[in-house]
Amino acid sequence: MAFEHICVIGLGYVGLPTAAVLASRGIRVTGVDVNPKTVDSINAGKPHIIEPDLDMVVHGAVSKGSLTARAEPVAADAFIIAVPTPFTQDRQPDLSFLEAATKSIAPVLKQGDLVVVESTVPVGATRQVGEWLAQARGDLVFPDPDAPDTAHDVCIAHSPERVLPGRVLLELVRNDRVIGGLGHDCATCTKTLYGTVVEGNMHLTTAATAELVKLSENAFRDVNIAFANELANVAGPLGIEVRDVVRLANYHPRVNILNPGPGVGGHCIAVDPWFIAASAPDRTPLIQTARRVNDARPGVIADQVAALPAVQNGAAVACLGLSYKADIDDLRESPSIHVVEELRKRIGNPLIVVEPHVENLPGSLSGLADVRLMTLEDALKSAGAVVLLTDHKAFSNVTAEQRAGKDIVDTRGVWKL
Ligand code: SAJ
Repeated sequence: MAFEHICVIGLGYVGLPTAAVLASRGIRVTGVDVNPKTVDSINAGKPHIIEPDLDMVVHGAVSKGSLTARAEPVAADAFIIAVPTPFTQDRQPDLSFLEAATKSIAPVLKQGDLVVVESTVPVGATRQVGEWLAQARGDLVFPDPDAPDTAHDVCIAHSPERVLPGRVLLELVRNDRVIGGLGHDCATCTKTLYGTVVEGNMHLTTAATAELVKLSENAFRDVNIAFANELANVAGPLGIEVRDVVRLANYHPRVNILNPGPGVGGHCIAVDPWFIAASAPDRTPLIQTARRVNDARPGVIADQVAALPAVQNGAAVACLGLSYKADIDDLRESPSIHVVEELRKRIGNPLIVVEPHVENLPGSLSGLADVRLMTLEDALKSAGAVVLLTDHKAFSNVTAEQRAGKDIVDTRGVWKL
């Protein structure tokens, strides 16, 4: 099967790089996004997100004419859905974006098309996509996961992204992929599509298995980070440097403890474990506890900062970094933001935020008299205490002289204290 025209729905951290890389291979790609600013910026050849080399690839694909962006899907040979799947306040999966994206492609679907769900979804969501499409298009036959060998007009599969923000373009090409089809031929067809860009192995399975595989990967990481964070909670009050414990324990050939930090952020690891828990609330105590351990870390860090002598004497506190991890602009679910919020609950000192990747403070911190966004240089001049929250490269260059005389909490182990 040849894919001459692909429509990518959702041009965010996953959809845009995927669209741009497919287009860079000469395939005609139409990117679709509900945000007109995103559409305009991509059509001008400028990505709206920060990711190494993405600007070059997007610019190249747009100038060649192989990538265009628009607000509505058009007829194509394949549709890749890469929209957010957040959770609700009671930690249930929110499939409203997936539903809207699915329904938006229904009118343009035709016999022989492929629909791929790349978004991370709870188990059963790819089947649900098939049901939404079947309701909208009674004239087409969709695959039946309970009878995967029966004939259908349109293929549907789940091919979850596995790319690490900050390394997206590399990992998009190099990582293995797990592809799960609703019908037997759906995974094979999807493998052909991704074969145009993916150099890693592609492992074929059912859609439900692929859904749980993806969630398991992120839950695995969350549980392991929670272990490291719990060790930090134990070591600190005992006067032991937790990073020494982790480093020395990891000399054991079968031990590999991850790094403690201010908590776990991002739209994936902090969210996806709840999708497993939502499917089996009574059978996931470990996964749920890990989430709670990681979610409690910003409060633990805020307690440490509040106890610093300089802070108790009223000094301004410089909070370095708001994004959820180094050298990216992604603030979603960021524990660094929660540390600043928790600090405000504990102390009345002026808080100075340094985040080189944003121009304005995010909603929960903006418009507050006691929280200001400053350059690193100005913050270091004004603050008596410094808490390093995100390990941006710019912060690792802060010298011992610049830190001298200040009380420090380094949540990432960047500085030799
Ligand atoms: N973190 C720690 N300690 C560590 C490692 C990470 O505290 O030892 C924190 C980070 O600072 C960050 C959070 O965890 O706040 C998550 O960061 P991350 O770099 O581990 O992962 P993400 O969320 O950027 O990307 C993950 C990846 N999943 C896995 O590594 C299993 C990526 O491959 C997925 O594609 C992505 O989620 C996703 O989109 O699902």
